[in-house]
Amino acid sequence: MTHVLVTGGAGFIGSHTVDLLLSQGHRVTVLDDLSTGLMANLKQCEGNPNFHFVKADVAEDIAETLDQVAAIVGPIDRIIHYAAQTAVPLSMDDPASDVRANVIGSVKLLEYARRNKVAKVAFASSSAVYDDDAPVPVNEKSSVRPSSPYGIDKLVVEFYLDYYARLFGLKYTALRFMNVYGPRQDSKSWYSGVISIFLDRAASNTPITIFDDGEQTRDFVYVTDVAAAVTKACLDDAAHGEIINIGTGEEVSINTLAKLAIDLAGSTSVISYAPARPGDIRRSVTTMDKARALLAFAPKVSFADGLAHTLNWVRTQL
Ligand code: UD2
Repeated sequence: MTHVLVTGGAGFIGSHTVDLLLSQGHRVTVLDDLSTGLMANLKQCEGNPNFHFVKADVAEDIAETLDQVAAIVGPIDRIIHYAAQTAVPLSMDDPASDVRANVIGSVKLLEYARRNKVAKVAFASSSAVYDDDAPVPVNEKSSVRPSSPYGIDKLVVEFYLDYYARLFGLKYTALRFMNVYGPRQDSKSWYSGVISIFLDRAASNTPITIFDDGEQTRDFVYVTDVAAAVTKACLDDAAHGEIINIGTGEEVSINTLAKLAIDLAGSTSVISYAPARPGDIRRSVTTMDKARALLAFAPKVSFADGLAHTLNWVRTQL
C-alpha cells in the first residue's frame, strides 16, 4: 500500500484522482485549503480508513503540517500536486497572488519532498505554457511562450522540477493538461470550463454566449482519463523527468460544442456571440504519441459519453 499525498484533492480533478487511488487500495492524504475545492467532492471517501484530510494552504509553511500527517498516517511515499490557482483571467488580474499560490506553494512542496525522500512527484501542468503561434497539433517539443501569468507559473514549476531532479535526484513527471471536463467542474463560475458552462445553460434553457466567432478549437479530455494518467505517472517510476501532454488528439470547435450541448439536453437555449476574451488562444490540440508511449495512455471515455455523464451531473446541481 502506497501513501499518496494529493494536494488540491478536494478539487475537480483532484477528487477524481482520490477516488481512483482509494479504489486501487492506496492510502491517501488530501491537503486542500478549500478555497475552491469542496468537501462535497470527497463525500464518498468519508469513513474509508485509508482516507485522510488536512485543511491547509500549500503556500503556507506546510512542512510542520505534513510532519504531523506522517506521524499519524505514516510517511508520504508519493505526491500528486494539483493545488493551484487555476483561473487564467484571475492570474492576469493579480499575477503576484498567482506566483504565491502556484510557484511558492509548489516550491515548498518540492522542498518537503526532497527533505523527506518522497519517491516521486506528479505535477499538474498545463497546455497554457505553449506559444499561441506554435503549429497545431502541439507536442511536448513545441515552443513555449505563455500568454498568461498562470502559464508562466506552471512553466516555472516545470523548471523547478528539473532542478530538484538534477541536484537532488527527486523523481517527477509533469503532465500538461489540455481542456479537462466532467462532473464536479463548477458550472456556475465565469472562470469554469466551457463544457460545464454550456451544459448548465442548455439544461436550464438559458442563453449560451460564445466568445469570438466560435471557430476556435479545444482538445477536451474527460476527467477520469486525466486522473488515470496522473495516477499512473505518480505510482510508476517510468516517465521520470518527462513532460507529457494529456488530451485526446481530437479538435472540437466551440460552435460544434454549443450545438452538441443544446441537442443533448433537448434545450431551447439561444446562442449569442460576444467579443473574444483577451488572451484566448485560437486552436488547441495535442499529439498523443508521448502519452501513449510513456504512460500507455489512451482516453477511455468518448466525447459523446463524457458529455452525457457531465450533463447528468450538471442536472443534479440545478
Ligand atoms: C483552459 C483552462 C486553463 C488553461 C488553458 C490552457 C479551463 C477552465 N481552463 O482555458 O486553466 O489550462 O486551457 O490553454 O479548463 N467560451 C465561450 N463561452 C463561454 C466560456 C468559454 O465561448 O461561456 C470559449 C472561450 O472563449 C474559449 C473556449 O470556450 O475560446 C474554452 O474556454 P475555457 O475557459 O473552457 O478554457 P480555456 O481554453 O480558455
